[in-house]
Amino acid sequence: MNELFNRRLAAVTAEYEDLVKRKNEPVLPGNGIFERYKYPVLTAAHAPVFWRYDMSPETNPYFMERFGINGTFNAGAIKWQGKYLMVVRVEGNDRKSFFAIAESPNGIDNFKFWDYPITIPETENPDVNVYDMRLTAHEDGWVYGVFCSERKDPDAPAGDLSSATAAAGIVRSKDLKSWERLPDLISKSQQRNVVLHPEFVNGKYALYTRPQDGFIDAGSGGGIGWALVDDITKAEVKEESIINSRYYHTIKELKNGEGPHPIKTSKGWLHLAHGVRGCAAGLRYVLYLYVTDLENPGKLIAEPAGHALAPIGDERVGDVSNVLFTNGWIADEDGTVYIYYASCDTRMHVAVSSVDRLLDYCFNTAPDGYRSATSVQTLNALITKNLEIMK
Ligand code: M1P
Repeated sequence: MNELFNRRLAAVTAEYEDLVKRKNEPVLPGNGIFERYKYPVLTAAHAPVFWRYDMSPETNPYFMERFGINGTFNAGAIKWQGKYLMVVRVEGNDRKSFFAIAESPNGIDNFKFWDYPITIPETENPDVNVYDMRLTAHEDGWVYGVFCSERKDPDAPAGDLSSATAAAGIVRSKDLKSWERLPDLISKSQQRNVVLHPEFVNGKYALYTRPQDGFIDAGSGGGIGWALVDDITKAEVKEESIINSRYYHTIKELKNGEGPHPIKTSKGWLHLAHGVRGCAAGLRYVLYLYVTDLENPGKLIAEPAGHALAPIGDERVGDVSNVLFTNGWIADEDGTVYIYYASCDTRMHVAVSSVDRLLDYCFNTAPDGYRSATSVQTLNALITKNLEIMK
């Protein structure tokens, strides 16, 4: 009998069981727009023990980790057969990401991974890294996953082992277990943060895009794009218009990207996105909302100034600090919205709101006036109104 093995197995298993059974609690009173939750909904420690350890005392007498998990983040989300599912970007200690599904009965806690990660078929030009899948249950009957496929830049000079290219990989499934790989999106530019709109538009598939000059820099890519595609099995961006622009001295001056696909509401398509600016600490990623026209999802009709969610407290620290990123949310039948967001390319959180509250936020929060003076005007109007009420 190997006492060390047994002791460690029991301790590691108990730690895992405690974690996946832990109840989550809202952090109140919050800001009225949404409620954050106390505990991250997924961390590297949520990876099943049987992923991380060889559970045989013969081949693993010290009960040591054989497959290290570095992070669980940037998850797509979908409600599926009454359960709340995230398709999580799981990153191993080897820096490679892959996708795995975690399931919860209520959307806020008790997320557990399915036994196996998703096996994504490769194309003739294999992906080196895959990440950040956006899920879309399309009206054509398939569930699509659009993700970033990263490969070494074939034009990188000798000795440059960092330059990469980003393209949109596309898979689809009917059961979320077996996935069909379609050809990567053809586009003149590199693409990341590509999202499939859930409905046909003028009889075509519609994509939110993010044209970018290089792997990191959006460069001349003006923001979140919109493109119609004839055939999703040979998807090609022929024409692309920018529907949500980057702008000087805003939270999205450097880059932005669509989050999950927008939610259809009576007042328009409700969008969640990330914006990036540079500062002395590096890049700062925050989340913001905007609304586009119901009939013309490419037409912006409301956008509050600034961020809705920015990293706070423990969310600020991780592998890539000062980052919130989102590519998944679930709108329930009763209008509750579960916003799944990652902090610092490390872990997943949830914030809960409702369609009504998020629309109220979008339509009744002042837009950016782009100058300090306009911000003061907005604040003065609120103060004057409130002082009158408080008399
Ligand atoms: O590290 C922060 C994020 O950086 C990228 O996002 P973007 O393309 O907008 O710069 C992505 O690699 C994303 O996965 C990552 O979270």
